[in-house]
Amino acid sequence: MVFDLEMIKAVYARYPERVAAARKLVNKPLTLSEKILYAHLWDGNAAEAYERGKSYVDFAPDRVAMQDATAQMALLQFMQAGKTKVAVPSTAHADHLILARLGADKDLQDGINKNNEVFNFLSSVCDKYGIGFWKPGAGIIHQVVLENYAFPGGMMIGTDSHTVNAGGLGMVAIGVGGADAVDVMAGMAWELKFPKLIGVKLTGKLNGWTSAKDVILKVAGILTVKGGTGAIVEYFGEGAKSLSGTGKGTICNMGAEIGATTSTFGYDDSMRRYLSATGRADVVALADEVAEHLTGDAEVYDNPEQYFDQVIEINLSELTPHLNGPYTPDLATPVSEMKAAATANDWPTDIEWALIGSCTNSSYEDLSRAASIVDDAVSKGLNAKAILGINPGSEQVRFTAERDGFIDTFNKLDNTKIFTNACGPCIGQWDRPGASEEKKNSIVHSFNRNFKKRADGNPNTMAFVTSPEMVAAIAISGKLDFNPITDTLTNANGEEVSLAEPTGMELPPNGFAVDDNGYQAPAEDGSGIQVVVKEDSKRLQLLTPFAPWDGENITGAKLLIKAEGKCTTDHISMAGPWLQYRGHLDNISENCLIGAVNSFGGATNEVVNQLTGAKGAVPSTARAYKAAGVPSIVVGDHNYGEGSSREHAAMEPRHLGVYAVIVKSFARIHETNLKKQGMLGLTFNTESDYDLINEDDTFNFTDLNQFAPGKQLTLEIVHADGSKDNVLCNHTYNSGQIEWYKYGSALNLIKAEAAAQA
Ligand code: MIC
Ligand code: SF4
Repeated sequence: MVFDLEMIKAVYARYPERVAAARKLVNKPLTLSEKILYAHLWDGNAAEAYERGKSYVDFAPDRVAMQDATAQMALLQFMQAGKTKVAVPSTAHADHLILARLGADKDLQDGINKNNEVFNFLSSVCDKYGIGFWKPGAGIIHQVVLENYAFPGGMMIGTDSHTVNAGGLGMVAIGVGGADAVDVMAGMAWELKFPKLIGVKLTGKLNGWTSAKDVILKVAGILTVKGGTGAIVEYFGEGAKSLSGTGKGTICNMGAEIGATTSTFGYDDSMRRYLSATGRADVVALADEVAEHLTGDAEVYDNPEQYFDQVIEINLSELTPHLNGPYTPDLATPVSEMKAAATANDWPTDIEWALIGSCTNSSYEDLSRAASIVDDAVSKGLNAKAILGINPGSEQVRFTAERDGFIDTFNKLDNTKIFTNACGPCIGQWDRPGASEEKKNSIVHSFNRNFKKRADGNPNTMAFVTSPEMVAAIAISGKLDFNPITDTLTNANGEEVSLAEPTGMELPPNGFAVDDNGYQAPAEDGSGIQVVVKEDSKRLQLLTPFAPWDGENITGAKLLIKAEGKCTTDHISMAGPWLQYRGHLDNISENCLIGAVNSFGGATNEVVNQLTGAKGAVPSTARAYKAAGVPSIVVGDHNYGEGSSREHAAMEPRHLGVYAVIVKSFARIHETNLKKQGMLGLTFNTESDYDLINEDDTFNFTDLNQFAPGKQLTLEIVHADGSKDNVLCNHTYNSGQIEWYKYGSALNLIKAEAAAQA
């Protein structure tokens, strides 16, 4: 069955006219990204040419996806919006809450028992409001979206930063906070600053040990974790066409790791093959009718420098396998240089665990390539030195891989663990034996993120990101610095053998199969369905609206924390064990900023309460200020809020009485999340003003009462000795966003508007 075919038809029917209108105004050949953006304007045909990186534009996305860890908050907000049904096709996916421990079946059942209340809540909200629900075990959101919903030229948003994965099928798919999803599900426009465009020209063809993953590992090394900020990365060239659909998905997926708004590829044969193999020949037929609009114009790809803001060229024929890490996904080391790098940096080289999975690399092709390595190794008398853990991306992938013998192949190794079709270790849902001893060690995985503590909670675990086939090879060798291209291994008979290059299958030769894909369709009429949130629940809490702004300046604020260095959403609102509180704002606020490094003293989760002089945890100190009626602020470094889309990272400080977050620079999604939740998100006009801030300062916003688009705000810093500094802060609020601030949150504004209409 093809989901929402009528919607896709309608999108394609609009394409020719919309692209023609844009072409006239932009007045030059168009990139694919521009075509998709202009084809999805809220107001219909383009009336002006937008300025990249400047214009705020209202869009009309075609669909919304949410995963369980963010859907709870998104849907708790949606329940307040006063609507009876979602306005666009939407889905929720139960994938983040299942702990990897013993193996698939046992873990899934445990996960269901433990999270029953949340799953029931999601299932009933979805049923009520017309949202498709993918039950626990159905698979990871982005793999399920790619298999069922993504379509070339479409636009979607999702409450997860890796929503961008759907770019692999030629979408503009963007990760957002739950409040943005609420806008779209409530039938309103969705706003985005018109992105800049980075073109990546791929020439040549992958070969040997190199895979699609290495393209993005390389790009991350070039652009760094901030390099894609505010931009869509568009891949093109012969090399792009030679990549599989899911390989393109992998590349787009990790675009999140360079801060890119999204990444995409033009419609081509690999997409046709993937769509057909996943039962969507009807979509191919429709897309073919407008195929010229579903890729960039030839002139653009012939002279990319004239049309993109930045162009990168990568020759796939020369690309070699990479390992990125530890602690950051942009520290790229070619496999051939790993021996030297590991020695120089004192990275442990013994590997105990090697993990394949996550939305980045859990497709049929990924499993087939990794299985080919295992098959070859076993046939040469090798076994694995490390434990190989695998989370298939979806039940369809798992079922088909099992039918085709890959699961049996993996199980030929003594130490294989097949976990649930879910996020698992990728998001810290992993009961790794011994992790609490905090031993220094390295792991390798095919995931996308490798921030400190992410997979197993141990700050001394160094995680390296690589391709599934490299993970398999490293699992067998047990060595981080094993180079399968040049190194040999000693087998059970004492012979030196080398591993053969991976071979894989882009798609299952006998087609995909699945028994029960885990989908639950919503009720036709949900009006009678009751959504239950128990008063005394520890997991779910109905939301109390945030207070509106009183129109006054904020004065007498204290510093909650000045965070130093990397402060990702994992530092602001940790995942792992905290995922259980994602639907309960007060309870999850107990993790607020507990991972951030205090620039005074370098400790985590230890700050001084300026009212008492006592040291305490960040959340309790914030609560103490709030109880005393004293506003607080947070100060941060570069790319603050990098990583996830979780709006908890904005809602928690807001809930705890923080009024403003002032940083050197923000990650896009987090900045928007702050705005949506009625917070002040500001950047230092002069970066070094960060250094002026002392632990015991008091802060006054002296001209907030004149808050206006494009007008800087002044922060008066009163030092303990009475001396003062005035620093200028920049902001990117437009007039609509200032309204959110005035109302206390974007949701408050939606509610007020709905009430006015009623
Ligand atoms: C992640 O990979 O960090 C997550 C968990 O999928 C998040 C969403 C979340 O925090 O729930 C993301 O990337 O947006
Ligand atoms: Fe799940 Fe990991 Fe993908 Fe996030 S990055 S959606 S946690 S698999």
